[in-house]
Amino acid sequence: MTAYISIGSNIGNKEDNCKRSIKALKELDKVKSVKKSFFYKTSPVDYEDQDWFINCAVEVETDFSPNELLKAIHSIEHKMGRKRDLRYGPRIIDLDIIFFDDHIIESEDLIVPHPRMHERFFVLQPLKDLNGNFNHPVLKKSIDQLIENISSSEQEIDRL
Ligand code: PH2
Ligand code: MG
Ligand code: MG
Repeated sequence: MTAYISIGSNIGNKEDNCKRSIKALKELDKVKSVKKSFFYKTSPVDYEDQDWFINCAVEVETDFSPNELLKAIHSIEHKMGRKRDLRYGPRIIDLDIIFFDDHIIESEDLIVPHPRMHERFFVLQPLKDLNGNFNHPVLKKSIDQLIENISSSEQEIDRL
């Protein structure tokens, strides 16, 4: 299966935190390959009174089920020192499953595709680096088309 994971950090050495989380993903036995996007410096959205973020995304080939992947991601976040934190607030590392193949999942712990991804330029641009043709299974639009539909003007993102 191919999964897309969005990665973000806005505490400490943000770029290094993102890189360490990618290394940890590569070390998982049921993760077969990891391709990474460019890295971006992005302005905070939803809760704006916090430091800027580094964001990127990865495409992983995996034998994990969606729930196993979620558990593995939570374990990486925990090992990297993530605390229970404010919703949308500052975090040392955040790994969000955006897509899991073309699966549509709406369980209590996991909603895929990620419900706010299509409004977030800091999620869409790294996904475009990986695969602009990927089709959103609910909205039935490609990443490239979703980017055309949002006004990027208020969301600053700069490639590192
Ligand atoms: N994550 C959030 C809330 N706001 N803003 C940016 N720029 N990047 C993020 O990763 C981010 C955010 C909650 O997870
Ligand atoms: Mg998030
Ligand atoms: Mg998260």
